[in-house]
Amino acid sequence: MRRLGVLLLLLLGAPDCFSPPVGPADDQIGAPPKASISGQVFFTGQARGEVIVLMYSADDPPPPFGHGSPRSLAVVPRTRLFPSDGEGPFSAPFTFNLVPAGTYLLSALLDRDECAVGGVGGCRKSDLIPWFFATNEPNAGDIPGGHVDLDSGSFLPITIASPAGAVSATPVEGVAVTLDERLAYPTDRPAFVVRGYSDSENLPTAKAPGGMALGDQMLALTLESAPLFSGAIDQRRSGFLVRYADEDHDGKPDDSDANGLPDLWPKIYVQKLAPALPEGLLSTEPVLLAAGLGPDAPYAELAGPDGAPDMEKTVQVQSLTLRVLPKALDVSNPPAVRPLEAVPAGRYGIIVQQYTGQTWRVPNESAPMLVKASDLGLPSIPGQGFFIDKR
Ligand SMILES: [Ca+2]
Ligand SMILES: [Ca+2]
Ligand SMILES: [Ca+2]
Repeated sequence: MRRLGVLLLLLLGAPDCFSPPVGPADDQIGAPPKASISGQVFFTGQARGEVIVLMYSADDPPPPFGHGSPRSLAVVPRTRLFPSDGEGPFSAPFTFNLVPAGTYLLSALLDRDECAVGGVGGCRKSDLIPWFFATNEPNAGDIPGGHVDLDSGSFLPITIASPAGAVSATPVEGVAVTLDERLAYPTDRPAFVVRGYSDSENLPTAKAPGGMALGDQMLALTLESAPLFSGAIDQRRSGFLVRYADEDHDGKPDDSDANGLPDLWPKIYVQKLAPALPEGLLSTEPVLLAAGLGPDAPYAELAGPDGAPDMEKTVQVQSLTLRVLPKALDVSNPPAVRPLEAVPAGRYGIIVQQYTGQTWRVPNESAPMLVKASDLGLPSIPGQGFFIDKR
């Protein structure tokens, strides 16, 4: 499933998410030549929903290959892609206009509309809203895709060429974007709350709500899977999918943090937040705290019949214990992560990334404090404003 990549992850170095992804701008004098990328979306299967095609710079690819955010998106409405019942095959056109000369990757998502195929009793419609962390990723049943090599699953780059001296660039036509129903996401995003934390009453008036204090000792936090279903946020089928991590593909569990414990999915990051309140709760800085799962993670359940690690096994659990150490890392240059002498004072949020690429983070836009302050239109959900506070 990961081979097709996953979408819209706004992880390390994510931009301020109050700002929508930057789309192609109007022509300007002196701007690079521009042209269109166009093609067809192809799908065969029973699912229905609108398809979102996302354009990334090849220099800044989406997860799992990088941490890029989309440069632009195109939406193919459900009624256009699916004019009839049955399994298809179906196809419909898409176009990105005014794309600057350069090399791009296209990923795609069928944002499933269960109600369109006779779903009853709380069926979920297409629900992805690209502008918010809390709504900008696929959930259960959504289907990934892209302009990919169908054998390897790798993205195929698309280049808008601009011959030397030319004032215009050459359009690229006939790009095939395919979606594969067999790769549908098995669960919702790993939405969670931290046990024992409440930010429902302590809303900011003159002062901000407090976080959970980090002192000189390790902090052990219980992350509890929290099915969320309120307003535009629908993560009713959440849960943590736990399995061994094998990023170097050697068939054995990794130990990238050299702590003697095999690394597991989900990956959990505790990242510094920008200082300003409340909008800084959504912006991150390149500082992480040393954090991870401990020996009480479900290792026993991930063993095969012979007791050895079963690399193919995935178990779903409802809670995980996250250990946060009073040690900070400068991650501004990812190839050379550098320990800091002291933990910088400020607020830190938690990002959980599942092996499917789906993430959840607190704080997010449903934090009561943000909802009250900024009227983003998302529901206020107690616990979603959690942060760790280092004084
Ligand atoms: Ca969806
Ligand atoms: Ca490995
Ligand atoms: Ca480890």
